[in-house]
Order: sequence, then structure tokens, then C-alpha cells
Amino acid sequence: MSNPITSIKLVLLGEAAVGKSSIVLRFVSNDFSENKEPTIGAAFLTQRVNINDHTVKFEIWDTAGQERFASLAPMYYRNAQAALVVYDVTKPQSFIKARHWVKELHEQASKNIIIALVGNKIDILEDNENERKVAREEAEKLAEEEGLLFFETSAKTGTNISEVFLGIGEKIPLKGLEDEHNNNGLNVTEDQRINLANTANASENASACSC
Ligand SMILES: Nc1nc2c(ncn2[C@@H]2O[C@H](COP(=O)(O)OP(=O)(O)OP(=O)(O)O)[C@@H](O)[C@H]2O)c(=O)[nH]1
Ligand SMILES: [Mg+2]
Repeated sequence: MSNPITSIKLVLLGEAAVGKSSIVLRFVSNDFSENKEPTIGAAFLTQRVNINDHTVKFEIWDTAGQERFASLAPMYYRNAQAALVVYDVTKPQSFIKARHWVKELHEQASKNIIIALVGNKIDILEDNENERKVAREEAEKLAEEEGLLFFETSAKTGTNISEVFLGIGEKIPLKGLEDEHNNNGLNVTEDQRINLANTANASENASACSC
């Protein structure tokens, strides 16, 4: 029996160099690059996961954080069902920017958009907790006040990356969004969830364009 498929349009927003593309690369290809090039415009990638008996196909728009691309963002978040607002836990300015993105999404994106606030680069804190410049409590407070999911992640080690996407997938009302039947995705059970970041064949559904 094939699983029903639900497509979820997801956009990543956040200051330049916080690790948006690295989060996507970890999720889609289970890979990491120390010297990732800044994104120009936006990149589009897809990835499928199975959540319970449902296949979720994430259609991911990875936007460019550099200020010169800021005017393009509405084009990508306007029809999005989900957004990751990413900041770098070692860069306070990136958290201020994240607050702005949350506000803008609530004012201008779809009313039912699911937003996850994501504090990335927590691997840096393993060597030296003094590198933390955004308190976990402060981010949790914002998430609670604004009704956001909240995760601290490392694209470098894979910590919590799959949890972000699965958390989003579980919050989207799947039944009403079914658009086709197929079963090509990864099978994710509760036990396997923690290992998803280590799944080797995750890239087969990926595609990218420099549009
Ligand atoms: N230590 C550490 N470095 C990271 C992590 N994620 C990304 N980086 C590094 O941070 C730099 C920027 O990462 P990108 O993924 O290109 O950041 P971005 O948010 O996509 O940047 P723009 O495309 O310019 O908006 C790269 O050198 C990455 O290797 C992480 O979790 N930990
Ligand atoms: Mg990028």
C-alpha cells in the first residue's frame, strides 16, 4: 500500500551566515561544508520523510541572508506553509534579525504559517559555553509569546536538524493537504527519528537551482 503524500512549502529566513543552507544540506544530503558559499537569491531543494503513515514532501526555499537580497524574501514566504527563522547562538545581532523576521511573517505571511525559531551552531558552545551570546531562555520566551516551535541545532554535527523538520511536519494538518499517492520517502518511526540525520541516502530527492 502506498502512502498519501503531502507537500509542504517551507522557507528559511535569517541573517547572512547563520547556517540556513547548511541546515538544508544536513537535512537533504546529510553533509556539511566548512566553507559554504553565501546563497545568491535563493536555492530550491526537496526532501521526503515519512511521518506516521504519511509521506511529507518538503519543498524548501533557502533564501539569501545578505541585505542586498532582502527585497526578494516576500516572494518566497508569501505562499509558504512553514518557515524556519534561523539565528546563530553566538551572534546577538542575528537574534535581533530573527525577531524582525517573526514579526514580518506574522504581519505578511499566511495566517496559519507554522514557524520554527532555530538557534544554530550550538557545537561551538561545546568547547566554550562563554561563546553563547543568545540565552536559551530568551529565545524560549520569544517562541512562547509568538507561538513558535523552538530548537537549538548544529548543522555541523547534525544535532536536532531532523527534529526541526519532523516537528514542522507533525504540526501541519496532513489530511486536508494530500495531493498524490506515492511511497518513495524515508521511513521515520519514533525510534528512527534520532538517526535521521545520519541517513545516508537522503539526497536522492534533492534538486537545486540558482533561481
Ligand atoms: N560551527 C558551525 N558552523 C556552521 C554551522 N552551520 C553553518 N556553519 C558555517 O557557517 C558559515 C555560513 O553557513 P551558510 O549555511 O552558508 O549560512 P547561510 O545562512 O546560508 O548564509 P547566506 O546564504 O549568506 O544567507 C559556513 O562557513 C558554514 O560552514 C554550525 O552548525 N556550526
Ligand atoms: Mg545560504
